[in-house]
Amino acid sequence: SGCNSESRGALVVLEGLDRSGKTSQSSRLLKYLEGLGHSVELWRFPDRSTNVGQMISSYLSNKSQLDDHTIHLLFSANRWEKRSLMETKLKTGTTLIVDRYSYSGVAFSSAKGLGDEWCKAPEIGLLAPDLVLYLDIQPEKAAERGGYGDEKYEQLEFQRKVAQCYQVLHDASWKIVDACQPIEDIEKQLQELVLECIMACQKGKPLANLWS
Ligand code: FDM
Repeated sequence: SGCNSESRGALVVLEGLDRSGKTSQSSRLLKYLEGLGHSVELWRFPDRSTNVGQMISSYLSNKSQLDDHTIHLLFSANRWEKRSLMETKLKTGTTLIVDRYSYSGVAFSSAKGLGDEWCKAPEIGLLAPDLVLYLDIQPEKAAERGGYGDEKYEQLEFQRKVAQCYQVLHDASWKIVDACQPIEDIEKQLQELVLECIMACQKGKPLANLWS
């Protein structure tokens, strides 16, 4: 089936505003790929299970205050603490579906006014995704979906700024998917894009580092 143990897995990232559907589409992708017999795992950032992740979680739920630069570096550290495991998984043939990554890191912090280049710097050397699936939705539409909780960034005005900041981050690895389509249509498009990407990785597409 082409799933031999010699070939590496793909690093697939889902990005988008809150309520764009990333989380439900990530789990649909996981089930789909598992069903095809692929070795695949679903990851998410922030990974709240680590010590750093708990500091982030407490900040997001307004239980602690941190300077904008400090929280930015914690989000980055939270990816760095998973980097070597990520590389091992990929090299041993496991595909990773990752719900948010460095692009969230840069978009959310630059939306607060931190400089783009400063925000990108601590991400240099993390693994570069093979594919970034951006679930595109207007902030107003996302807000209408409801379910904004009490977390720090879940406010329309801020999400508008984040949407603008995401726009300057697009590169060749990005595919923009209209997140206002029916769920099943989005699901189909994501499946095709991911299979294509997994195939390219199996055929020897090299792993790279950010930002490339
Ligand atoms: N977020 C997420 C950041 O600000 N920087 C990051 O590096 C990452 C990964 O944290 F509002 C923000 C985005 C979101 C919040 O994410 C928590 P989830 O997906 O709701 O857990």
